[in-house]
Amino acid sequence: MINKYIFGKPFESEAVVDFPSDAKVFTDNKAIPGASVCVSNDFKMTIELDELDMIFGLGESLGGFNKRGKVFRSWCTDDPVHSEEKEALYGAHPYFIIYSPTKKTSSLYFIDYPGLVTLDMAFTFYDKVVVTVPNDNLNVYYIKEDSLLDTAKTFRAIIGKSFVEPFWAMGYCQSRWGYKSDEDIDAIIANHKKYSLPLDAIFMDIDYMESFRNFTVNKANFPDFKATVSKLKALGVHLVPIIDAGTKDCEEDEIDREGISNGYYCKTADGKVLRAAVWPGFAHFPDFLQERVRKWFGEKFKLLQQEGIDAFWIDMNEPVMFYSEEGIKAASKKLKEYAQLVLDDKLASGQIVAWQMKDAVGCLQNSMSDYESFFHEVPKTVAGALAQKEPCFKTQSADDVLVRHSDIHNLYAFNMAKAVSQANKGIFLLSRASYIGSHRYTSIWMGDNFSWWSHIELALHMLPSLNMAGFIHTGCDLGGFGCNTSRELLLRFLSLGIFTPLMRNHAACGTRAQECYNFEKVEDFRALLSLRYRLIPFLYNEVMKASLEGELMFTPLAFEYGEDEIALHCEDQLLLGKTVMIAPVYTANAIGRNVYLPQNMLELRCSSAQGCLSGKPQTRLLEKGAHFIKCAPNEVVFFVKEGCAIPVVDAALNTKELDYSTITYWGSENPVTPYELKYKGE
Ligand code: MIG
Repeated sequence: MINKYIFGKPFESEAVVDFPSDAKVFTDNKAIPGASVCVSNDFKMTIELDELDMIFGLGESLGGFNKRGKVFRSWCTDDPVHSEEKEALYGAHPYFIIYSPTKKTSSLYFIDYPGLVTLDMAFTFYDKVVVTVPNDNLNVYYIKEDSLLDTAKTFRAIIGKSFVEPFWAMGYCQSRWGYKSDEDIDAIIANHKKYSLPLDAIFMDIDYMESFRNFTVNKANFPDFKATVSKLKALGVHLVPIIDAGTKDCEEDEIDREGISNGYYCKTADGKVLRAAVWPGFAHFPDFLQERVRKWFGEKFKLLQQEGIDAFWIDMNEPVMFYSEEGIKAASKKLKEYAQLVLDDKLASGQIVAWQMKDAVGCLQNSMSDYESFFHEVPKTVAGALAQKEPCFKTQSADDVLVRHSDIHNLYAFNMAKAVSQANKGIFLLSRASYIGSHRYTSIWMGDNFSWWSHIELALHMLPSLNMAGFIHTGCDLGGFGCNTSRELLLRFLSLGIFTPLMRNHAACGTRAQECYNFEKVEDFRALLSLRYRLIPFLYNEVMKASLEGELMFTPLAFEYGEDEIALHCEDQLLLGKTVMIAPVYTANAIGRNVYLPQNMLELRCSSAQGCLSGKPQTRLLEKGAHFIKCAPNEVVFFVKEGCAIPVVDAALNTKELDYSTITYWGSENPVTPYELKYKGE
């Protein structure tokens, strides 16, 4: 069952694209099942929970599989410190499923509002979900099916099919903020060759550009970029350059001047082009909500495609603003005032002013007043009641109206990805920020995690909630982005990464070198990466089924073994498709971990000697129940359901070399249901 509840005149976000014609639509009707709704300039929905009710969903967010007991904000945010108490990450995915284990009911709520939505998941009141929106124009979707899985699948059905990455995107990707020249790229290639480490892509972070200007390549560091790209392509390695949302404010930059003269950029209330700083210093922000701007910006990617590039990642598209002109002026005024107070000795406590001074600078980035200060030009038919009643400047088209950025913040990255994807069919695309529906245009990664043990578990937690929102091709920065990784931590990160569609090692500048070949016993890394390639036909098939047929690739055990109380509450294992279960190690110095088997399963133990590079893993049947499973950092242990088997091919150093004619099966000797390999990569 799907119901849609329209309140006021919502902005048409395009999150939902396949709403069934026979589903029910209610207008200004507050009778959403299970909820009590209050509308008066703003919107408030309260849902009473039973003691044992569980909450799944919320896409890219912190917390466990079960989100009960936390507050979340749907608001695309660049906050690189993903500590437990944070409420918002880069993606804004305001949907959740309430599951009652006693009544066996699953109810999904999707609050389709492109500005701020606060989702208090039984935090303030232990038995209440409270959703608040500071506006009364929005759509709420309510879905109820017989099971958790069916409820999630119906949601997937209305938000459309997922963007499909090229096959090579299943290969190992090496990235680091700091690669800046031919020499850097050559060194990665040479080391991967030297140690027989597979490789399919190298990501180029902002340092490949000329003064951080989009669509430029630094000539001194890449004298013949076209030759670089084609040399790598011959080796089967794709270069993936980054493009940021903000475009450098620069007289000599033709693209920027084009943007100015055609009125492609967001403007502030005085009708002037918004200036705010990101990596290149002051930058302008394309108004991706306009179709003509999407076209213009999307076409610019062809400049790099002419050099042979066929893959991009787009970043800073929340959008991040380090500071605006207004912001920096106000902050420096405040700092002067505080400093004067200190110098005049007018303070009781020195500490307080130190904090205030820090705050005055700290709150410059991603400030709400900056987001409130600029506007988008949007068709009247789309804007609904979010249109400015008294426009502060004239729109360029008479059919358009002005909409304040803060009211539609979460659609900025959505429309940037749409721009790139629609103008460049068949490319690889990875975005940082997203909204519901972005999965039709792009893959996403999980943003700037840390080299923390808990961030292996966090990535595990996000996989199913992202899958429910249509993001199948995803993964975290393996090894951790911020701070220094250790050999053991990287091995354990990679052991999860073997199973995530995006397998990318990425690190921030200034951190310890994190490429596999920088650590002792490189052969252990070789074993793990090789195992990944052996599993690619299986993984790719699962990715395609999930992307095109609306299946989930990863599900918590609760989705399949809800009758089993232990499985229902299992927070650190995942089912992968209908055959496999993974249980990665995510603690330091561990010799293994406790694993709960919700049914009889085969344990597949892969090591350099058995399975990773060639041959079969050590395999044994384990009975339903709790087990301590030993697993050294250079081993990968995973589980196949009794009676099932999965396809595996010979190891390869590149996806181009994967040979489907070498398929063998791991798992049960005589599977009850043979594995169907429906989608083969090429
Ligand atoms: O402000 O381009 O998430 O992957 O390495 C940081 C530099 C900007 C954030 C991305 C990260 C990337 C980094 N970027």
